[in-house]
Amino acid sequence: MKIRENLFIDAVTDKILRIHSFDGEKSSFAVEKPIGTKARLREIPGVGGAVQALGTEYLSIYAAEDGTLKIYDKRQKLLCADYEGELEQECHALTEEEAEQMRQEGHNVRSGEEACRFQAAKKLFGDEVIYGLGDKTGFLNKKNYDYVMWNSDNPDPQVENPTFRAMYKSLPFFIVLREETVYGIFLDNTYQSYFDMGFGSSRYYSFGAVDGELDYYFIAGDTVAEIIEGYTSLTGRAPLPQMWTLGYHQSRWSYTSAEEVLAIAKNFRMYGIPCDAIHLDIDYMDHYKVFTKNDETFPDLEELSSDLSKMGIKLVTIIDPGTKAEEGYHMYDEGVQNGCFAKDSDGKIYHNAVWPGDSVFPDFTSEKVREWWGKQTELLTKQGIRGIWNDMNEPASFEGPLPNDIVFPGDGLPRLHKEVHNVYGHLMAKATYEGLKKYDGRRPFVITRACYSGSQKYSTVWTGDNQSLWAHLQMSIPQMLNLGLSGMPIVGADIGGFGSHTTPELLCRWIEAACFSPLFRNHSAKYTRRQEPWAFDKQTLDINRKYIQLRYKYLPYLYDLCYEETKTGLPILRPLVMHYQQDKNTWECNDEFMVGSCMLAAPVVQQGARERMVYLPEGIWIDYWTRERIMGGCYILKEAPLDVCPLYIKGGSILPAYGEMQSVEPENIKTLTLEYYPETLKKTAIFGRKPNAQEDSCYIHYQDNGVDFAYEDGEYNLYEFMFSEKRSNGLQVKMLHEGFLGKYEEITAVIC
Ligand code: MIG
Repeated sequence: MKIRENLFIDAVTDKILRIHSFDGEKSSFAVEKPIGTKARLREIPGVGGAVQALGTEYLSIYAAEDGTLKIYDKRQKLLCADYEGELEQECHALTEEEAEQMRQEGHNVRSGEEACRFQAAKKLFGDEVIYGLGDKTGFLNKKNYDYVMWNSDNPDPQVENPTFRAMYKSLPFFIVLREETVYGIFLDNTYQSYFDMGFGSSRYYSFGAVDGELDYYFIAGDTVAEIIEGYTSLTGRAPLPQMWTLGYHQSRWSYTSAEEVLAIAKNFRMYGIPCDAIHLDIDYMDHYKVFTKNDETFPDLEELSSDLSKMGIKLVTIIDPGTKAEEGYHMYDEGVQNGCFAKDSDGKIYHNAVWPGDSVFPDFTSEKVREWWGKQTELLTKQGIRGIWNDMNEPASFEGPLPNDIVFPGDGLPRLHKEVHNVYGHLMAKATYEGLKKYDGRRPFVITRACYSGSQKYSTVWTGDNQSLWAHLQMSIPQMLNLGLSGMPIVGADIGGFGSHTTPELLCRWIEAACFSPLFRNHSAKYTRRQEPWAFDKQTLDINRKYIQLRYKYLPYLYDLCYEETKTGLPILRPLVMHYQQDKNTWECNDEFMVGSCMLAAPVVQQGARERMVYLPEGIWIDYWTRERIMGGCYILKEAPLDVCPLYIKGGSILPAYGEMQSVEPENIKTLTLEYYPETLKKTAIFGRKPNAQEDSCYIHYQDNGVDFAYEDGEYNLYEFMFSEKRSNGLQVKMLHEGFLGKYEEITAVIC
């Protein structure tokens, strides 16, 4: 609906508005399914000053003469108001001369940023916290910082903003929470965009982009969770992963020969440490040529994968976009022949340098190119490769950044680099996903470094090149949580740290903190100290084994959370605020998180610490290690020797668990254990007030073959488990759906 010149509002649903500057349709890289409009905007009685008043069942929108908007919810609570004053000048602006002088000493001084083509500014009330924005460094709360969406490979040690305003990913979505209101905004614009969350002024926050159109979604709801559901209803949800991908992955830049890979695999088995995958970094290739292998160091990949698979271990290979410009190399020849590469403004194929040296860049905006690229995955899967890890797809380049005017020809719809940059990784992940799906048939396992909103449909992500620093262990928690709040549920950070040298203690605390991160991979850089679980002493080995085993024990819980995510978009790792929004103590909790709704982890992330403060929200919590019942709503001091990661189970929870295993073989899983954590145990002392009598506990469990898409045809089982203290007849099992033949032969219950 037209509000004024260059301002249109559509109601996508009663709670989701699309606010845009163009008339008619516009395609999106993120919102791929036609969204239509399920709700109607109707005129409502106006209020003072508003020239137009519109409403849905849930929202009222008042537009003033100058086009500023105020949005209220159905309780007539003001959710969001355009800022009405003049925007302030950046107070820290330097003259070019001053800036140059500071740069001489090596200071990172901002200047020369392209002005925004449009900007929207919203009033800050002062009491809000802001979440989301993807993988940005720093803390959960993004307020008071400013960010740039421009996918960047910056190998410097990541520090909190303002030095690191751009990261690898562009997820231009954020959530604004206040005491009684919450909403989200998704700016669907792929050009370089800016998010000033109260950095330039405490009176407003603003967002804008250097080009393209104003096009954002306003998402309302009652809870943070509902906002994420809304956002992922637009941009999509991560499909179910293969179950083994939730196991432990070992990586290094690089394992450089088949023998070395086999030796690593054998060590896992010798030390009795579960492991499902080993990753091959760039050195497995022939001169870094993608979709080739080094015939000397990896003479027979097929044999290697088959030897590994006897040990239950799968191979994942890295694939970068930069394609070596070398005649006689099939990717280059075919690509040149079929016009698959980006061009410079004169129409010649554009060259830059990456690992293979002189390189060219596939045009993933073209469906034809994506199909071609996807087909190449068959070269790998035929040799037994089970997953593809996409790196350097910001795209990174060694000879300066790709100029803005590089042309991606598309399929007759050419676009400039400045529009494509932030979706380059997204489209590469899509090509990889679709290729694997078509040519392998199993649920594709893709990891990508760069992405855009909607990439969750195609790929998992990791947080890129962190370092073996305690600060990076600490930061990995809010980073992963904000990714989850931005619709990206299957995330991980390099365990032990990628760059720089880890220590035994850091590795121990990292494996503890990462124990439940959906992507569970230890990875390290060349020239850094080795950091496989056995790289240090026996204690470090034992702690690694203990937490990797704990991970495998709760695989069915993680898998259930993945299933839940496909229905709701809710992440696996959740900030406490997602379940305890009324409790302000949770709003900026950066060093604890929930795993689903039943488990709270409070890892130790300080060097030398052997105890820590833990905040437990209201309710009864059961200390996982001691089974002590603790009344929440307070901070407690928890002793945490090096081998203890404080973990708490919400009273009344039911958790599904598997028995010990060395790797995930769904077909061999015949029994399921249900752990029931009643709020009271007769003989256990309760600290604090005695809780009310327990309600029935209920848990929904999902089961399928863990591998392919048969579940889409109904081949899955859905169980409902119930425990009742009052009726004291123990466990009840109800089948909500029965379609998978591999039903458990035995389900045992334990009271914890
Ligand atoms: O510029 O492939 O983030 O995980 O090991 C380094 C080598 C390129 C960056 C990735 C890292 C990977 C490394 N890559």
